[in-house]
Amino acid sequence: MTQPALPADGVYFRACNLCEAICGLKFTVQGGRVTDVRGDPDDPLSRGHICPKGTALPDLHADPDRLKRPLRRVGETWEELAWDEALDYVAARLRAVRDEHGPDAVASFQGNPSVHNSGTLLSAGAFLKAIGSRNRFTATSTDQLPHHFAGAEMFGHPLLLPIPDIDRTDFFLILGANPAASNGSIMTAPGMTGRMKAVRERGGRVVLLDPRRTETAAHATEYHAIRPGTDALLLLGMLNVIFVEFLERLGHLEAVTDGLEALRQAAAPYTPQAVAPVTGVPADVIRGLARDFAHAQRAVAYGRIGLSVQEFGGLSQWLVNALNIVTGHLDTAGGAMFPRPAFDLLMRAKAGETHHGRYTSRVRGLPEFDHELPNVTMAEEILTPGEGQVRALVTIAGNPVLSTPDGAGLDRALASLDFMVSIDPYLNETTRHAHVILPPATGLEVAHYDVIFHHFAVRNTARYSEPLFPLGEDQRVDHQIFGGLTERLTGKAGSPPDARLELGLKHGPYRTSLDELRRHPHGIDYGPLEPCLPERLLTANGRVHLAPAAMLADLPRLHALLAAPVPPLVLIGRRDLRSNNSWMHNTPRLMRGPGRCTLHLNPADAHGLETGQEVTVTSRVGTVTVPVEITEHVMPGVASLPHGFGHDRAGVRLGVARAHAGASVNDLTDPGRVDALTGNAALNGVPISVQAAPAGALPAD
Ligand SMILES: Nc1nc2c(c(=O)[nH]1)N[C@H]1C(S)=C(S)[C@@H](COP(=O)(O)OP(=O)(O)OC[C@H]3O[C@@H](n4cnc5c(=O)[nH]c(N)nc54)[C@H](O)[C@@H]3O)O[C@H]1N2
Ligand SMILES: Nc1nc2c(c(=O)[nH]1)N[C@H]1C(S)=C(S)[C@@H](COP(=O)(O)OP(=O)(O)OC[C@H]3O[C@@H](n4cnc5c(=O)[nH]c(N)nc54)[C@H](O)[C@@H]3O)O[C@H]1N2
Ligand code: SF4
Ligand SMILES: [Mo]
Repeated sequence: MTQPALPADGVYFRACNLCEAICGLKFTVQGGRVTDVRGDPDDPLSRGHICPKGTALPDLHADPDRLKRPLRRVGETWEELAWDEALDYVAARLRAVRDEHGPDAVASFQGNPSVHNSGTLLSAGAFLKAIGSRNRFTATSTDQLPHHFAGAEMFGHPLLLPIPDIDRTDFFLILGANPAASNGSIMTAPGMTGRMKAVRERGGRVVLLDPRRTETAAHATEYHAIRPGTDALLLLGMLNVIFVEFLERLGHLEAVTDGLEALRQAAAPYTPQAVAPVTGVPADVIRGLARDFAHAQRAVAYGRIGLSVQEFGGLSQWLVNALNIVTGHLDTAGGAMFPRPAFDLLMRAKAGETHHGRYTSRVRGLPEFDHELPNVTMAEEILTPGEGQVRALVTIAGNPVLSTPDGAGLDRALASLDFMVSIDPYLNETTRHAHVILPPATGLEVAHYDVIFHHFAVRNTARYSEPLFPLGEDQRVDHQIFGGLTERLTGKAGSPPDARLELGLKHGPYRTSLDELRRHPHGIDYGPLEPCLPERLLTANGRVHLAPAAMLADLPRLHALLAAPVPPLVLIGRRDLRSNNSWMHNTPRLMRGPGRCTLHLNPADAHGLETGQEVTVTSRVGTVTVPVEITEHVMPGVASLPHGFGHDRAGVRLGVARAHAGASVNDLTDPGRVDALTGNAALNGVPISVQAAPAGALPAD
């Protein structure tokens, strides 16, 4: 392999694509190495913010475990292949399965980094279309699917997600998000702790509802513990107060909103007294929050993954939007608003389209959403014989063995596939099952424009990043890989990502171009969010739907929760500032310090267990062994374990991660627990029991 040329000494600017904050960063290069990384103070969105992961970008680039050439599995070992040979082989194997068993026999799973990488995002679609399978899975159904469901039902499109106008609000109500650790999600707002401080400094309130007193609680003006999975009841309780006390005001949306009466009726049974015992939030707190939120001039409710990955995800996200609407806080400054990105994926969207329920999964009959099926069904679709059984799998930037419920079960199912290919730069817990791994160039080596996250940003800006490091002769970028496969399957490669970007930017709201973005390496500022309703709505009648029929029909399921028995102990997740789902545990500088894969347990649930002791945690699905930390920060009856660990599986080529292996929380989560409305996995609220581990117990594989 010839060594790639090195970047010349100097200062370079590019955005970090690791998380949704898309911070602008400043890289100093000396002698072909990055010698300094810091936040770019001139980025109009991130204004100098950086987190420890951004600092670790050069480590990812230099990671000796990162793959650069295709690998084919031969028994227990791997051999390198030339790119053309690898692409020929993969296309032939996929075609053979498709020809013999039909397109649905070839499934795909697209993981989180594929939306953080414009090359992948803009070129994987044509390849998946060429396969033509209904068995398309993504990380969305273990994440934000309920947001899209609510967006489609209420505003007419899955991407019409109202975003907190954090910089102008005086009342920020947060449910089930921990931006101090996650850096914000479905709210691209780099430097969230500073933005929350600014709310406090202008006399505003930051209110947090979470089963755990999180890092974000330290930046809030008040915190209330809430029992997992009960947010929809709490929100109905708030709406009940608003209607009973005649506090509703729709403002400029009054003339374009349907369903106010139906929502009023829906909320009628849920008085604060009725929901308080189940939610664990006192009735007077619910009443006070409802009144203050309704009276506040500028307020916004924001619910994130804690509300999505539970059994009532769809209802919860609906009710967060509904609360903003009935208090006049949608589409107004300081409320929840719709961004206007320079490359606007909604430009060509048609009003009145159907986005879900057009077909269902073969085995369990769970609904499709936006041409995806719920990923909780993957293992059963692989293991259940019959017409349409999945026999081949393509994974793209995903690690479902660690990221989806009953990962251990999926792990076993993957071993039974006729063929599997992974487009991924690492040999990890999932890709070890592949017959071929095709590793794309990534990170500092690729050009990037954030197609997705500008749609969710708290300010309208645009930024294009040039590659910092040149490619090695035998490396390939994603569109070369996807284009190469598509061409072999269809005879046509599809247009390169930059051509699509150029077109989108040219026809977008600011009529810009890649050249103009290149001339502004810190990004271009298009200003704060602006009201845009009803023009931006994509519902068939052009109106906001406050009480969609699908949501109302799901209410009886929620109602049953009022009388349901409460499990003695349930499990929720946890994120740490230095983590990024499953794939950044191979970076020494992020793994320093005490182990993070620990079970947090309230003293009331400790029953003699002590911090540091190994415990076995058991659910319906499996058992893991981890150290316990006894802490008041998690409420009684709730335990918390981070996701993304469990790196000690055989054959994983992640030297540093294996030394901090931990156990996978998704060996406990249950694919049988779903939000029946949306098909999203209910990762949180899993009933568990905890015992002292027998002496000498090893972490579960
Ligand atoms: N219990 C529990 N489970 C969860 C969650 C939780 O809170 N609790 N969170 C869920 C959420 S929100 C998400 S988004 C998912 C994430 O789950 P996934 O999307 O399945 O997995 P990641 O851990 O993000 O793994 C990303 C994979 O992409 C690869 N990769 C990195 N960069 C690139 C690139 O540029 N190109 C390509 N082709 N590959 C790349 C990495 O090597 C890795 O294999 O996990 C979900 N699982
Ligand atoms: N450092 C770091 N940053 C990340 C990631 C990472 O792995 N590490 N992952 C990225 C990804 S893919 C995503 S999707 C985002 C997610 O971003 P966030 O949504 O901010 O993610 P979390 O930190 O998991 O916060 C969810 C909170 O919900 C709480 N919770 C759990 N169950 C319930 C419930 O039933 N009700 C309520 N009200 N709260 C509940 C949890 O205790 C937790 O504090 O983060 C992104 N950023
Ligand atoms: S907050 Fe997110 S985008 Fe910003 S530096 Fe950290 S990982 Fe990168
Ligand atoms: Mo996510």
